[in-house]
Amino acid sequence: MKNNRLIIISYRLPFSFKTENRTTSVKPSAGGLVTAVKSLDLSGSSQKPVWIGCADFTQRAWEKNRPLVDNDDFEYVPVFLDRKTNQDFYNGFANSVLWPLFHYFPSYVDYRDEYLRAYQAANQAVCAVVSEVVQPSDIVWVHDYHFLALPQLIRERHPNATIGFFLHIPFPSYELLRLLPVKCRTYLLTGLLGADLVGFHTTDYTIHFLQSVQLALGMQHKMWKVSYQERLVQSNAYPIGINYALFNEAYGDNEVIKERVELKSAYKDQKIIFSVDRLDYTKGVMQRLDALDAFLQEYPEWRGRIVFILVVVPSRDEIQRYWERKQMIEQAVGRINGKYGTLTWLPIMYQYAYLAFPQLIALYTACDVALITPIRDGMNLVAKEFIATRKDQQGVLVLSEMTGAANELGEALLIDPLDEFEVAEQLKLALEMAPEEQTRRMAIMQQRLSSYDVEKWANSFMNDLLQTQEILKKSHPQ
Ligand code: GDG
Repeated sequence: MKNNRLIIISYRLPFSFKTENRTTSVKPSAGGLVTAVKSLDLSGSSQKPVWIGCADFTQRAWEKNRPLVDNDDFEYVPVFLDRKTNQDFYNGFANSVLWPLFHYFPSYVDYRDEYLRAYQAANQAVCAVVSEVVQPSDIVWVHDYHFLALPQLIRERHPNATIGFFLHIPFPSYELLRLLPVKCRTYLLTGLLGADLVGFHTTDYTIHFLQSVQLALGMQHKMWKVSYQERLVQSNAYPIGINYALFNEAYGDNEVIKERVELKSAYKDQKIIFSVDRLDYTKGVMQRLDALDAFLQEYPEWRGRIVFILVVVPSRDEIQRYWERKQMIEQAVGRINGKYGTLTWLPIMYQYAYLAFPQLIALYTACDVALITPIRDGMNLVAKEFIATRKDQQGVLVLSEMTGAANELGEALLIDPLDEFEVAEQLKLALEMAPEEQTRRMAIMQQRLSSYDVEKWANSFMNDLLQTQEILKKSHPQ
């Protein structure tokens, strides 16, 4: 990869600008993809990689503030979409059609032709920017459900480009995909087939993709490959990893230690249960609260002896389903605290805000149980980060079997997130687990996560992508 420049394309750039008291600063963006891509070690590459994403600032603000990010590891190229297109593309098609559908919430899908048109326009606008930047030896790596159509758009303009695509969310069974109009699903699937390599978190998602291509487009697949427009499109599973060393070493940071000591002393009479997620119905926060209610009901001996620190991070709050969910969560927190709380104890400490990194690590490392219960999740990095931070090899992970991460974390207590009594029972087991057993499970999971970290993930994707080009050269010598 040393001679090839990398071009990353994702909806978000890894930062936004914040102006306070007439001073502008750079604010890092939250979310799994940003965390993963920023963790890549690109020091071997001779050219600065390029990151293309949609701007959440104006062209004027960019011209003014650009020097603030000039020394970053990436060269950034923002794409400016007009307000209405961005609204219908991002809040509309991406997050009110694809996101709920791909996470098996078909009743939340709000399909509209105008949303599809905005999605097409946005993918074309990004393609135009890619075309201005791309050089023949570049490797183009497109990320996520916002740009399913982009590989084929780039391919039409640059037939010999090297294009990889990675989906960070589940790829659903064809029965879900076929709920979309024929023209729409055909557009999305052929869009993906413009790539040389299409990657997913798990083998299940890969199989769903290949079956959809077969059933919707009538194209057979063989050995994880599909032949499309005289090219071979490879697909495979690449379960995303984390920057293991970063999280593991953070345990000993001075600021983290200070925050951890404060937390432990604030809750010295309680065991700490912790969760953190973006505000999203797929993360199962309401079901988690029902499970906590069931736990306090079924096992009253634990009342007063636990605290559940529930952190919800603001996300997509312009979409009705999201702000509605915030209200529902806050009502449930109030109801449970009212039901079980006393004048000296509350079961839930709730925060609706983004945590600074040291605070996040302090919570990962101070808690006794991480309670991670998504209804569906492509992977779930929080589960992996929690394991990586526990240098003390203590703490128990209670994890939904509906996450991609559950495939790699079989030593966690795996639960069905919709069964509140099962979650309650496993939570009790977690709180009562002997320290030696906690260490045994932690050690196995840590070994696994440290040997396949985010760098390995990116490198194995990149190697396979470059391999597709080698195969192509051999079959079409110039
Ligand atoms: C998508 C897929 C897939 C969160 N809150 C705070 C914070 N975070 C960081 C976490 C973690 C990331 O954001 C969240 O990652 P997840 O994987 O849990 O979830 P999504 O945002 O939905 O990510 C997901 C992922 O892409 C990668 O492919 O795993 O399935 O949905 O890194 O640490 N970081 C800080 N404060 C917070 O309050 N500092």
